[in-house]
Amino acid sequence: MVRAPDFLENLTRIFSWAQVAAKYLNMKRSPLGLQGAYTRHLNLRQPPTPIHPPNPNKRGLQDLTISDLCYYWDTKPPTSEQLAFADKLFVPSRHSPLKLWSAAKFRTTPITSIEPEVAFLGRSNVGKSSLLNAIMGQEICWTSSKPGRTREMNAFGIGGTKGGEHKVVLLDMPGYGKASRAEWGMEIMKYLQGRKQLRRAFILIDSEHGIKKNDAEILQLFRHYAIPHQIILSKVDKVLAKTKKQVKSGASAVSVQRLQKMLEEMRPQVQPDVRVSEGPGALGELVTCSADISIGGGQFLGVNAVRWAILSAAGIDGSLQGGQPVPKPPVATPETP
Ligand SMILES: Nc1nc2c(ncn2[C@@H]2O[C@H](COP(=O)(O)OP(=O)(O)O)[C@@H](O)[C@H]2O)c(=O)[nH]1
Ligand SMILES: [Mg+2]
Repeated sequence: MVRAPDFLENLTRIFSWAQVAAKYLNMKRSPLGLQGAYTRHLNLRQPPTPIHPPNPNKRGLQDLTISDLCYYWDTKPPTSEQLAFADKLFVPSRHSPLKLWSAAKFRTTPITSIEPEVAFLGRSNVGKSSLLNAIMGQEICWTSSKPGRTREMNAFGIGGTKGGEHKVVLLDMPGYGKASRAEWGMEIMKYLQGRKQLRRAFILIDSEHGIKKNDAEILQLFRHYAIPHQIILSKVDKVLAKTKKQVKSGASAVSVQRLQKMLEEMRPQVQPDVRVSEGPGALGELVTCSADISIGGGQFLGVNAVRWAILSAAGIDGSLQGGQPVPKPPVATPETP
């Protein structure tokens, strides 16, 4: 009779033999033959060689700086502390972001709210809703590849606490151009001109296509009615590289230079000479971003600069006062003799 330990030993041998046989058969079937398969087997133990070795002429997207992606001529570029402050304020929590209201007509917008508002405008499909999702760190706005799907003004509160008011309210607006309707334009203009809570309107321009005729007309309207506005260039991934795969492997110095040149050329279009223009132009800063390119840590390319621009517009500056108004020093009363 076979003793139990011997039985186990045999069983192990049989199984290891079967494994070796299977491996041998695989080697024979391998197009590389026995020798090649053996080498491949050894290679599996080596660290895998990268399929795409890092390109020395490219920089990782997470290494692109504010001055690579943006152009500030009237304002100071945010410091890394200010960018970190902005990112922190937008971290999702139980009370932020919060969908506050939707309104198809200006007269149905809530009038009693006191929080500062910023509105996102642009042609249909320019990437407004996608950018707002990237800013808020949550898929809260409806995005679509079909134009004209956002039909109402949708308001989202940021930085709120339980029972407390929000620090800033972001508005996703219906787009203009393809599949838009004249009545939406009327309501949006009423909002832009009449809304006391509005601090700044952000106009998105598709960086692949630049300023189109209807963008230029909108910019002219903003100047005419002196509505504070700023330009954001969306879909910058398309300027940095031809395909998504290429842009994910980094940005070349040439593509960054191309972007900078484009921003410089756009400056007189968004801020024409005051002597010839019909009113005040856009704020002197151009920020670019991509809601399609994640750079790790839940961040999207250039979105931190957009967050900072929102907070600056709302007067939340990240100083020691935590965005609250700086208390005025007591007024010295003249001493009576
Ligand atoms: N390549 C690229 N595509 C984007 C980006 N942002 C949005 N899109 C695409 O553009 C289309 C329209 O986006 P959406 O946010 O709905 O635009 P909206 O109409 O302006 O709100 C969708 O198919 C998005 O996936 C971006 O940064 N890069
Ligand atoms: Mg939309």
